[in-house]
Amino acid sequence: MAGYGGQRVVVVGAGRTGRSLADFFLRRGARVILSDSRAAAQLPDCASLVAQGVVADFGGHSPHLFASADLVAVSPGVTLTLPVIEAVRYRGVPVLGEIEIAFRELQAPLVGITGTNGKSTTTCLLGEVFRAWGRKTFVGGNLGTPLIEAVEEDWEWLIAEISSFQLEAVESFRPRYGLLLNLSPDHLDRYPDMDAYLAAKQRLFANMTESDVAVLNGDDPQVLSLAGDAVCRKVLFSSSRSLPQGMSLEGEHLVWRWRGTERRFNGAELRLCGRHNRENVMAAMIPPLLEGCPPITVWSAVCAFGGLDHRMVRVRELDGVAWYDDSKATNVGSVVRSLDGLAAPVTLIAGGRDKGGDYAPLAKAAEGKVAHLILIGEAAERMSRALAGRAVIHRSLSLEQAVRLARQLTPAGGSVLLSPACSSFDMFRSYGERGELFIRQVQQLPESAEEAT
Ligand code: UMA
Ligand code: ADP
Repeated sequence: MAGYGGQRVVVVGAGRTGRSLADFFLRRGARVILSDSRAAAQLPDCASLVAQGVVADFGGHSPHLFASADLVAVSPGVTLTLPVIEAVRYRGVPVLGEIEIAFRELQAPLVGITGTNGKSTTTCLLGEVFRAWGRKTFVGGNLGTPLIEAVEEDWEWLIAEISSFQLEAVESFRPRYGLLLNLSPDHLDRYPDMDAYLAAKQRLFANMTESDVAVLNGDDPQVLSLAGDAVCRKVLFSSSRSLPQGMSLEGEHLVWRWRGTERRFNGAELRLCGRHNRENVMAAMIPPLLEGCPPITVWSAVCAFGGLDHRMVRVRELDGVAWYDDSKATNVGSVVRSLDGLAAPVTLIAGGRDKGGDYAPLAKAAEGKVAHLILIGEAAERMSRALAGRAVIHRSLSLEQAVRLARQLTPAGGSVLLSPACSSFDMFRSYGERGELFIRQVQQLPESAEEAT
């Protein structure tokens, strides 16, 4: 446990993480400066911290406050290339991310889940299993509850979703189990290129030793190559081939082979749908099985899990058309997987804030599957160019308009899928707000096509 008494700590970013960090340092006796580019009027949630003595540096990051810092603690949404941060690093002042600060305080073994897609689902699955096993388990991280909030209680297990942003500023962070689910282009609005994104993900393994285990997607060459140099043990899962050791999807069955034993689990019993979710389930089963959790407990818990909101949720069946909310699909890779699970014809509602990725894989996946593509938001122009000729392309000024148009365009037997491949921040506060609006609009659609026109 680190001592912070009397230290000057600058916490950068006053969102969910920054506020929890400020609270943590305050209770440890540090002199806390909370710095945010947004003006005080936009940060009402910080009032109680300021009342407790936190110095507010709002409306920009003041170089003189950073200049006297003993430690700078960064929120994940803050890039380390920010000039005030580069300046303090240059002077040798420690700049640490929230998960590093939290890790130094925590005693319980940690399962860290990263990858481009499936992190939240897998994190929750793991949480369900460890809790079903009767272990006092913290579940959080990028999922929503910052890891730093785990420090005030004693836990038996820590299950943390870990983003590439969070991994950028770690030094000693060391999960007992590090899960790398898959890799495809994402966050290219933050990283100069794919290599930089991969390098951040790779830091998951940096401090893992022979007594730790990397759980890896055996079908993803980039995952395997990224973990190639890691010294920890490696256990694979695969949805495309039988593994002599590890977890494989064989027909409908999930098959666990370990040290000469074999156990088969009937995938038809799972509530989660789709091959990508089979992959998430396989990854989530490995740590508890290796820890000695009874297989029946593991399996019952994963089977009971019905999935998270805004991930391929069937909202409604209306006049023979199935409507799906997949608002959390904020990159191309996740939309490709979602389309994979649907039959033609699909009306796809996509777009939002462009994250700088390549839409070519989406164009390929849309071919012959997506009949109509309805584009919203800032990315519409780029997406429309990338997908020209693959589907009939429409533009809508709002999500409401897109839903009404989808209703008119989609024949019985087809489906409408909101799966944006983009972040929501151009039109909404979050993917959750975007998904909720979609659900409301779909639920309000009148019963028959005649009424709608
Ligand atoms: N800010 C600055 N200066 C900057 C940039 C941002 O002051 O240069 C300020 C903003 O004005 C804002 C604050 O920083 O007030 C926001 O901080 P943040 O972006 O780190 O957001 P938090 O509210 O702390 O939420 C973060 C994660 N957000 C990001 O990584 C962008 C949340 O993940 C996470 O749930 C939460 O910590 C708890 O761990 C969200 C996310 O979108 C869901 N994550 C990405 C993803 O999943 O793809 C990685
Ligand atoms: P994350 O936390 O990594 O964003 P989620 O579990 O929230 O992952 O799922 C986000 C989106 O990615 C959903 O739209 C879902 O359909 C898709 N998805 C989930 N798991 C996978 C996976 N293993 N591979 C590819 N796509 C996935």
